Amino acid sequence: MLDVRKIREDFPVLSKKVYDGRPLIWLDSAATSQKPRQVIQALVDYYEGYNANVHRGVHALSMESTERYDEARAKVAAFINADSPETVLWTRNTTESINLVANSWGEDNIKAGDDIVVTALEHHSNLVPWQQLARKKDANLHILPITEEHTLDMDAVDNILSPHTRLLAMAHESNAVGTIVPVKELAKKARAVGAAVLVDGAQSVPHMPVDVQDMDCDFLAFSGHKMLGPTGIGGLYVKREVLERMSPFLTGGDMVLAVSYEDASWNELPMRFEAGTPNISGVVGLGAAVDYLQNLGMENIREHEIQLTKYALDSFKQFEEELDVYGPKDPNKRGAIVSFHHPDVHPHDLGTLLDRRGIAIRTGHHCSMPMVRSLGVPATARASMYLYNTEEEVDELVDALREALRYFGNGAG
Ligand code: 7TS
Repeated sequence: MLDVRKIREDFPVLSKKVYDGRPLIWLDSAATSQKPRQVIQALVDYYEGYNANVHRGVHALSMESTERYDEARAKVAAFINADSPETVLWTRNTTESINLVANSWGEDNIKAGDDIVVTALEHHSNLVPWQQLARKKDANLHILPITEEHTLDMDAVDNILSPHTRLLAMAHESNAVGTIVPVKELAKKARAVGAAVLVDGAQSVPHMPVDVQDMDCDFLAFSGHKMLGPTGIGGLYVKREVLERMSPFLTGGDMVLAVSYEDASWNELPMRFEAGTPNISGVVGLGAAVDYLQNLGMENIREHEIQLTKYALDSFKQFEEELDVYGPKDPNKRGAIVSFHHPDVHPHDLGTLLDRRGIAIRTGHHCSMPMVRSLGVPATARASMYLYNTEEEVDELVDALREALRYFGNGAG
């Protein structure tokens, strides 16, 4: 089990007081996580101690920054069980990772009449790039439907996947309702029809053990800022044999081997996909975040979140008459995301009242507009938890919700 009290001491912002001295209750980790002192210090150490561009200089600082930069790639590769560091590319975030795949692999491998399949749960980042590519290539985009419990309708999968399917791109965990998708089982089905597999790990990599070899995916996209790391750094794992055949996405400095006025040849992996000066401090910070997560153990983090989700879902039962709570009932089948809606109270109004009590939740369509619309509502309120959240914070949320609903119930809304 996690020692959450001790963990909280590592996160300076968690002792912040908001409004009239109320402690901050951060229930918006699906949007971005808070950062531990160890990550913040890694950024300070970089800028104070060895700030220099990587893969360039023969001087001491450049060698030091290059060493730390490469070390972080090895840590992240081991974290997701990639077979070698070269198969992990740095990007800005999940969105850029998926766009890289669409613009490089997609450009070369999708042709007219091909099928691209995504799920009905997708964040816009794993939907819009495929809409664009399908339009450009005259390919077809198919959507795997979901059940009433917002899990994937596995019966429909076999009807939708076909020998025409070139790619199955799916979120590992829905950011809107928390559903965990059985990616390993789906990857197997996709492989059986000869399709490539992309997993959007934005909400899974920070919260549970993720093993690219076990899932047998071709691509895994993730964001550093949701896993205790800095903003502006993300990753893309690509299976080696796929990566070796991919064309560069961005071109320019650092990704080339030799350049003449007429032509250029490409650098080795992974540099071939990393044009320009990278986010060096971000990479070093993400390395520190991965150390922090590994020290706690991803199994322990997942276990903590299952317990917390169970506690939250049980607590929310008192609102059975008033609130719709989305996603699977079984905490083992979902992440620590509780999305809900009151038929007569706009989520933004709920969010604003909770904010006055120091509770940060997200309200809206969570960049998953088609998914949220399919619930029959324009927006939901969403509490998303992480390794630093406690049952006492869930109690505070429930208490504040009770108060807010009383307020609106009295006609004040
Ligand atoms: N995919 C999923 C499943 C996500 O939850 C998000 C971000 C992204 C992709 C995009 O990540 P980015 O780092 O490139 O922005 N989700 C959210 C959210 O739920 N609230 O704010 C961002």
